[in-house]
Amino acid sequence: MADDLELRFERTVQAESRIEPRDWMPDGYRKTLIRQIAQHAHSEIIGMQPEGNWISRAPSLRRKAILLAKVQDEAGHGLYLYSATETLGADREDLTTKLIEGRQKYSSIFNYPTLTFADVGVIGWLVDGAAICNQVPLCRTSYGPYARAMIRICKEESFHQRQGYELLMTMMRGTQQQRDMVQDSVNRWWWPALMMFGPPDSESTNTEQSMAWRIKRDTNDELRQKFVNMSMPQAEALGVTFPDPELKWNEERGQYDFGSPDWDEFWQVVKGGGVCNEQRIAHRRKAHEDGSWVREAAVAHAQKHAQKEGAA
Ligand code: BYC
Repeated sequence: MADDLELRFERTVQAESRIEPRDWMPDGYRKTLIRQIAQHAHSEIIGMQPEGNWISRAPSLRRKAILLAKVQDEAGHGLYLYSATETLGADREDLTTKLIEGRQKYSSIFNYPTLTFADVGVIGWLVDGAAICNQVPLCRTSYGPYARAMIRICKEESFHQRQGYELLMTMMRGTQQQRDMVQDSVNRWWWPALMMFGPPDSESTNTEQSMAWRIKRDTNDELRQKFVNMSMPQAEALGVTFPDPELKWNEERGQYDFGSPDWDEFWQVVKGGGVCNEQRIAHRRKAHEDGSWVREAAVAHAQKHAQKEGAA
């Protein structure tokens, strides 16, 4: 019986069909999905903070409206993803507790500070750009609810990337001071953006199994290379450079060669030692505590209705 279930699972995955919540799945598959989707959801929610930092200081009403809408989209992405974990039997309250107690990860990228308004544009261009590169293949991930959430998320991320690029184009047509701000921001975000794809394949503990289960469709290094190839022409069109002396076209490979990110810095940030880790978690914890009255009111409301229905 167990063999039959496992065989059916393997066949479904190999046939590029989707595993659905009601289907049998190996424990490791369920655990891996909850880990990855929860981290993804946490990243969307924590990711609201760096850009949220600029909403009250956006330079025009138009920029403020755009930024507000983008940050709201990230909240929506977090909610779809938490819902996807619930289809696997996870409890959202438990995931939030794990995040604010530092027991579950979120993307390293959100532990860097947003120092100028150019960072809003560069996050849209490079951070959302890296996210798209990583997430478009996840629309074909083997778990149905995750794949379907990704389709909508990717559509919204494309807008996010374009708004960032459009903001940077506007700044590059402005004063020398604005152009310098953009270049400075690109210099600070380039390497952290490359780190978003995760450690090199040789150090990636989860890739092999996640690829076999078709949760991941490409390895970390494959996606990083794709992102570099995609970003170079965009940087040239914009008139900025990336802070990597090893970055150059390799005719033979038909790809760009590029340098290695500082992996010590990456692990330090992942383990909680980045510039903003403490601040991000403290802010999230406070928001969760401040919202406790909403949760209590919702429970009280549900109980009142249940009692009324019971009485009727
Ligand atoms: N940061 O075996 P590996 C967004 C961890 S938000 C922190 O390669 P895996 C946006 C990894 O978890 C987009 N930790 O892992 C929002 C693992 O530790 P555990 C976020 C990282 O899972 C707002 C260990 O390192 N996107 O777009 O096979 C505004 C070994 O790594 C990172 C997603 O979450 C990292 N960068 O591959 C703007 C996409 N990298 O768990 C934009 C979905 C690795 O074993 N996630 N680690 O303790 C994925 O595609 C994969 O989980 C990753 C990592 C490619 C990120």
